[in-house]
Amino acid sequence: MAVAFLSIGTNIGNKRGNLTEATGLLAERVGDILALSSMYETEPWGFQSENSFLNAALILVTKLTPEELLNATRLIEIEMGRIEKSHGSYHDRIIDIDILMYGDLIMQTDTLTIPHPHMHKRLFVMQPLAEIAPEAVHPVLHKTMEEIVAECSKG
Ligand code: PH2
Ligand code: MG
Ligand code: MG
Repeated sequence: MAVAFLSIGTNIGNKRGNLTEATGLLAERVGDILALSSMYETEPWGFQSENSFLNAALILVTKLTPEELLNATRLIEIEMGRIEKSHGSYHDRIIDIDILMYGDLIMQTDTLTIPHPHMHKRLFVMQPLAEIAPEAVHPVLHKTMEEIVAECSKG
């Protein structure tokens, strides 16, 4: 069993409904949810869009390996109607589920980098995560989520 930290986000359709649906499917297929953050309305980061995001973070216990977890999250994205994965530039999306950390595992393959390589720079990821896991330590940066969110809030 491992503890997985995930980020979820949406900026089209019924956003609150999309996050709730994704959370329900993750609980069914991935494992028990230990914590779920509030939903945060955030401005699109890294691309232009009129549609603001709703972002949240969650912690689950799972029997799935990182690759199995990635496949499960991809399938949920597709089933919920996500059309294309971001390649190069970002797009509006019904749902995006990103693996942030998997226990204190550090890994890099062609398909998966854990911890998520950009998580510490993004307030829309760190704010919900720090709400539910302030004391969790980033295995590469050796800083707590609370420390990281304070740094990315500064700019
Ligand atoms: N996801 C992105 C790119 N930009 N901006 C916000 N506010 N929230 C997101 O979830 C988000 C983003 C790529 O996955
Ligand atoms: Mg993402
Ligand atoms: Mg993604």
